[in-house]
Amino acid sequence: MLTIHDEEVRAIEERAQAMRRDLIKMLTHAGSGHSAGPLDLAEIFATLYFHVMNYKRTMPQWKHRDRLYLSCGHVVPIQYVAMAHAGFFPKKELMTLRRFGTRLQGHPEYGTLPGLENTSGPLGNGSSQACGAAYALRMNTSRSHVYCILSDGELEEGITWESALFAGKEKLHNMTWIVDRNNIQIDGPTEVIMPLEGLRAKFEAFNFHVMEVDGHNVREIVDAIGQGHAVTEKPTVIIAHTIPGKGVDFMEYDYRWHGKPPNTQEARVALAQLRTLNGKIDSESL
Ligand SMILES: Cc1ncc(C[n+]2csc(CCOP(=O)(O)OP(=O)(O)O)c2C)c(N)n1
Ligand SMILES: [Mg+2]
Repeated sequence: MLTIHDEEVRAIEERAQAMRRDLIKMLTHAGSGHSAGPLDLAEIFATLYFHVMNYKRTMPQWKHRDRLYLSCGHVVPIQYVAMAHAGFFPKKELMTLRRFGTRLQGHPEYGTLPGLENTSGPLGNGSSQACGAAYALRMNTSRSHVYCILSDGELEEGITWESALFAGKEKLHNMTWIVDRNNIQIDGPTEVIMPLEGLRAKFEAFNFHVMEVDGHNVREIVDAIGQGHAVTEKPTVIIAHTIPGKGVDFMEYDYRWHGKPPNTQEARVALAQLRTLNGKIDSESL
């Protein structure tokens, strides 16, 4: 059973906000990259890395670790930030995002950075990779859990539903998908480009155990993941309702921030808004 105390919730909220600040700095420094999705996934990544997942940062290949598969590879900057905060590599390396030859490319590449489980970028593929891992781990009677982060836009990829067919058929109860339901994709709102609703009923029809949470509410995320662990006959999907660009008012709900970084002036405004929870402004320079 997964539980969490109020102080731990507070610490993860603070962590998520600090992660957003680092994200803004690295995107601005890189001069390219995605803002909206990574900002809205801060609580989810902070909760996974700082409360839920079992791993050893000094032994990234530890056999009994939980696995995190990132399917929507373009949001990887927030995963890099979470990993740096968790001690997988020095925080100063975050500023090498998207530089030629570095370990922090714009989309994750397996084998370059210890702790990354998969290569992604072509949308949809991570869900099938996660299914393969969950299937293999179960064959080995492993107790490790597989998490997969998907975006809502990538649910338009056929491969996602092929993976879902397989997961439902094989009753992969050792796997939890978390869908970033932020309602935007690259060039507009999902419900205009390619409607996904009723999403819950679709996943239920594929034999998933479905839950919906506020993706910025740490306690709801933890409770849903814990409930998913207790399900024995189905894979779990958590539809996490999020606000794209969360925390920066001129980015929130605006799909045009899908794949654009802030410039220096915009970053200053963003950092002033992304205060610590007790109201302090981050004085670190860009
Ligand atoms: C197979 C494939 N088709 C197209 C793209 C280009 N692409 C990258 S992100 C994206 C938008 C997908 O929507 P979503 O992931 O929900 O965007 P976000 O919420 O992060 O803004 C697209 C079309 C891709 N990476 N892979
Ligand atoms: Mg989206």
